[in-house]
Amino acid sequence: MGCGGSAPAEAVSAPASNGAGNAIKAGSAYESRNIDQEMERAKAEEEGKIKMLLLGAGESGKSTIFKQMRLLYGTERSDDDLRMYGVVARSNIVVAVRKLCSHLRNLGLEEELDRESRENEELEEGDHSSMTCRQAYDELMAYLVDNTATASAQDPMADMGGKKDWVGQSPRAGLAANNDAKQFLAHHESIRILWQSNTMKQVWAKRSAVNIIDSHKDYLNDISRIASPDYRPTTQDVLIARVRTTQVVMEKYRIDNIDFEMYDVGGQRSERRKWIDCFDQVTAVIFVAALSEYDQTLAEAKRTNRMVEALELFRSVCNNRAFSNTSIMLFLNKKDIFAEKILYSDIAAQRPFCDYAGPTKDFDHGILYFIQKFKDCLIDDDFNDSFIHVTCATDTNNMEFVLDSTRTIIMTDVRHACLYFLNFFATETTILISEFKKVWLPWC
Ligand SMILES: Nc1nc2c(ncn2[C@@H]2O[C@H](COP(=O)(O)OP(=O)(O)OP(=O)(O)O)[C@@H](O)[C@H]2O)c(=O)[nH]1
Ligand SMILES: [Mg+2]
Repeated sequence: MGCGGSAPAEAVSAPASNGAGNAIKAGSAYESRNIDQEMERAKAEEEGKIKMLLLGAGESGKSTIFKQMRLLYGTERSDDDLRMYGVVARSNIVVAVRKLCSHLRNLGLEEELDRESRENEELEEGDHSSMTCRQAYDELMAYLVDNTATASAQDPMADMGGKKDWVGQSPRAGLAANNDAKQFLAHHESIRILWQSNTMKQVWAKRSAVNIIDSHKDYLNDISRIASPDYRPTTQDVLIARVRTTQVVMEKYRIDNIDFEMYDVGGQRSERRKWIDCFDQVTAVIFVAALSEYDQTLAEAKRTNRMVEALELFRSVCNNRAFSNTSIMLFLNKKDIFAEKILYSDIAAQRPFCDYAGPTKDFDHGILYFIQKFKDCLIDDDFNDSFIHVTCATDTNNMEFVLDSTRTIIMTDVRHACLYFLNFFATETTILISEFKKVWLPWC
């Protein structure tokens, strides 16, 4: 199957084997019947299992939904896991700061930063703990962006008052992330000061051009906590941590006596050739697209609009023969960021969406417009609104509701598929799955 990866969230026992001590006697009819029965049972188990695939472009939120599944139905994370996410969180901050500082310079806002620093000093406002926002910026540019610093950075441990850092280093996070996490500890005070400046607020408002992960604002608002030696990532920190998926990962769950296999794949273009490895016997596909990315371009192809890419990908998934008998759910994700972004970034101002005729700054009209765009990708009209959810993958309450109703739809769909085939053989007409879909309530 080509699945790499993570430890299963819940240990689901493999079909019982004959056991090491039970050597099978050749020619024994009894043993042979046992094996047959065992194989039948394993086959029935395999057939009863629900296989769900998360598909979508990079950064749409697939792995975040995968994490929510574990949170809702799986086991708790180990300390080792949390340490890895601690390193990832710190390195995510450094990645964001590099982009923000470079963007500040490209936007020609350095003078603005100078002026803000002078004004703060004159008015005795701002954060006077150690440096001005301009000094903080210069330090970050020298150490994190341009690498022009000659003096070595302050020892990160000196700041911790001799206390051991709980997160420390995590080999699982990789070398680059560990190095960035170290940089974070050395420069967290400058990051905090620069982040609080008004100039940085202007840069943040123009972040679409440099693909910054919006949810990392929560990290930036909480620098001191994350820099503390006692820092232990919270559930929310884990949810917003960004690690690009580079292999197919599968986790198993047993929910209400039904076995689920959930697959997460990498969504960036270079990762998609691996998808085919898990296209066999899929019960349901959850296609994830980020609503908020209508004004952004791909990380891997700077000229391609992310929403256009998601629509094309959705079209090819829906019309793929491998999924002709598969339920496809559409999760229009990142509704929280969409709600915020719609207030200052006009949909119609984006070239691919210049046909948007609804009012500006209008969440509902914006969402209905994009739903229609996704529906337009389908060859036939066999896609009911109940299969579309507008989601916020970082919100556990929202995901609990969405994943629960998705599970119900899939399970009912499976039952009806069985019913259909039973009745087909009895030459009776029964409800078609496509018809059945139509009775579900609209999306929420
Ligand atoms: N605010 C907000 N952030 C989200 C939401 N969904 C995902 N994110 C964040 O977006 C970033 C990317 O999400 P991932 O789940 O890693 O995206 P992915 O689809 O797995 O990306 P690939 O692995 O590259 O395919 C993460 O930092 C998430 O925390 C959402 O609904 N709201
Ligand atoms: Mg991922």
